[in-house]
Amino acid sequence: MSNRLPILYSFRRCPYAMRARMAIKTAGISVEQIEVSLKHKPRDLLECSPKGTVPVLVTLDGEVIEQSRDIMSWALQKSDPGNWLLKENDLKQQAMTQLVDKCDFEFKPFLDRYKYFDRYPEESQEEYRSRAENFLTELNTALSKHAFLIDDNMRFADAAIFPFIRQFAAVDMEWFKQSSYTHVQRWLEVCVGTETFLKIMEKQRE
Ligand SMILES: N[C@@H](CCC(=O)N[C@@H](CS)C(=O)NCC(=O)O)C(=O)O
Repeated sequence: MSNRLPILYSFRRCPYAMRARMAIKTAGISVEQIEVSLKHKPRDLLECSPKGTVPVLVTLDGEVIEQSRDIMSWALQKSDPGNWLLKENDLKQQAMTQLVDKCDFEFKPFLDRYKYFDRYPEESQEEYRSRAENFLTELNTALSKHAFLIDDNMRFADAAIFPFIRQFAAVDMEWFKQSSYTHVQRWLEVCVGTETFLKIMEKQRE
């Protein structure tokens, strides 16, 4: 019998990798995690995924999954004990997809500009933050209605989004804490305090 495991190429501070690892952990799937340096990407990684971003998962069948959301879905299709995929609810699934799309394609570019404002001198850091805040406002409204983004339980959307809000908060924690996004603050604290998140972060220090 083979002892091989799927391989996950990861990078410890990467929010995309965190969301993938959250789903893999919650599904109870064991993987061989290879921590990569983004400056010196291993040849194995570039051979199977020339685009050179992480996370990348190589399954036991040799399938290469190159997008963090697809890795989450792959893991949760195998086992979804907390019903993160909301399989029986098409409407909520659509809401999740829309929210994660907004995170990845609208919020994330402004998060990068807010965090690395010196690389984007066209606008001020405050301007980038205020554009990113559109997404926080939307999350705050959703979180004023239920404990998590879609309902009262952690779902795919929460796990996919909170690592980015964590990164946003960390740019200027003082500002974030005094901001009016009180529901987002509470939700973020809950997400980073989950056993799943604590476990994946703990593992990184091994
Ligand atoms: N759309 C990809 C984005 C992944 C991504 O951009 N990862 C960053 C690290 S957080 C990366 O690998 N960047 C490549 C580099 O910096 O060379 C996904 O969802 O997995």
